[in-house]
Amino acid sequence: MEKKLPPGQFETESWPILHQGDIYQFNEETWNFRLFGHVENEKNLSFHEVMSLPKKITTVDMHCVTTWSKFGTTFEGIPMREFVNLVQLNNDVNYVMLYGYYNGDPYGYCANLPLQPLLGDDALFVYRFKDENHDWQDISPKHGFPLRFIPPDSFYLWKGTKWVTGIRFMRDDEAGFWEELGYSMTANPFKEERYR
Ligand SMILES: Nc1nc2c(c(=O)[nH]1)N[C@H]1C(S)=C(S)[C@@H](COP(=O)(O)O)O[C@H]1N2
Ligand SMILES: [Mo]
Repeated sequence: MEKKLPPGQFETESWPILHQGDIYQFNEETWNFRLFGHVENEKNLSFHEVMSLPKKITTVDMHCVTTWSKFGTTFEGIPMREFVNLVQLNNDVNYVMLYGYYNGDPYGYCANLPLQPLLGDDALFVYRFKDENHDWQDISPKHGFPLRFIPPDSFYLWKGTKWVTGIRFMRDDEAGFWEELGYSMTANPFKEERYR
């Protein structure tokens, strides 16, 4: 596969760990995944219901705004479009906010993204990946167990919410956790959109 290093990035073989706050401890009893916002029918899915959705395997490059890029990690997960298929979107939904745990608050972290670029096979909510020996490993608690988002490589990795808890469907773009603090709304590594 051809390697494309975005400007200002360097390649790493390791998979660094980056987040704010505590590492979420999974509890299947209390875990749930919420589909809400501009939809006709809000949904609350149990872990079992989420894991029963169709799965895909994809290999993607990860680009962190702190300048490391990790090429070609293979993930298995549930495509964003499978969640979109469960709701009836109101007219003019063009953005999503992806929520995740931050210090015990299930909606404390969030990242905004345009919906259209997330409808392919390279936008998965992942639960396992292939390690350097090509063996499947569960995503570790530090990397977002039981479920985290991995964005297409046209977005910096902060858009990849770990310990995900839901998707809010939005008409207009809104700033998420890092975007509020001055990071880019669009976050394309190839255009080096780090800040706004
Ligand atoms: N819930 C949550 N998700 C998060 C973060 C966070 O602080 N909390 N940090 C983001 C940032 S800035 C990055 S670079 C990636 C890092 O993912 P990794 O630790 O698996 O490499 O997770 C993103 N997802
Ligand atoms: Mo990051």
